[in-house]
Amino acid sequence: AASSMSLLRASRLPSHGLDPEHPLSQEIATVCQQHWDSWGASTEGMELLESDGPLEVYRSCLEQEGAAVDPILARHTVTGVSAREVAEMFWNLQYRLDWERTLDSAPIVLDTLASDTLLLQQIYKRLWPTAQRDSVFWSHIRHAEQRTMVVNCSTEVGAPPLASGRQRMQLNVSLICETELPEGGRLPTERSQLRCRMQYSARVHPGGWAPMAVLRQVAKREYPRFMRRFSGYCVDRVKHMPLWV
Ligand code: 6CM
Repeated sequence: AASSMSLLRASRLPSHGLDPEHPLSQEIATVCQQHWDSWGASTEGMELLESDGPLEVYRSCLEQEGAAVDPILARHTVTGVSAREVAEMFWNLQYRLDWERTLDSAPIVLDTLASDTLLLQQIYKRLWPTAQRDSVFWSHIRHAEQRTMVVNCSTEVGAPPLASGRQRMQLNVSLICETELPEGGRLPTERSQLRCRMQYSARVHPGGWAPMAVLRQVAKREYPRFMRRFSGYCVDRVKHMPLWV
């Protein structure tokens, strides 16, 4: 019985990931559940930063100890890609520098916690007139039924010390994607029959001092830009790839 139990556990690893004894295991489970349950969250009372067809980007102004941590919530729907494909391109580092423009260098893999969970360090472009930022976060992907989610969330577990002159941003980000199948729920044969609904949410604390007005201005410009660039990239990248629903 013992050996069949361990076999069962081993065979579950690729989708359930982390060893339950790992110090990050509980935190990842809790944070991911919160994001998973936020699908369809209300944007009431939030400021609409951008609205362009199916693309909507909202922000609420929130300050914590004098720093702007304005939560962002964005929605978009794109044709020709599945939830799995979009989430994979957000999570898998092989695609990161193709769409991510805020980075100064390629992400550093500090640890592979499981086949679906990485511990990463990212170093960002310096935003004048503030210090350069980095971030250390676990990045987890999970799939259930029509939905795939990626969560990127800062942690101190396994984080290297801060390089001098740098500050560390704290982020809590998720991208939840849902595949919209054609009428009747049949599996599509062509990409034109497939749509992906996306919900992106971000809460970023700048870490050290940064002028609020500059941050807010950059956020207002960069989040809509990210949503367009990233979703456009996904649609384009999968065009000649076999469908993965
Ligand atoms: O979620 C996004 N990217 C993920 C993978 O990199 C990850 C990163 C989140 C960091 C979000 C905060 C960026 C703020 C950087 C300010 C300094 C750079 C300014 C350079 C201007 C070109 O979850 C997409 C993040 C989209 C941010 C707009």
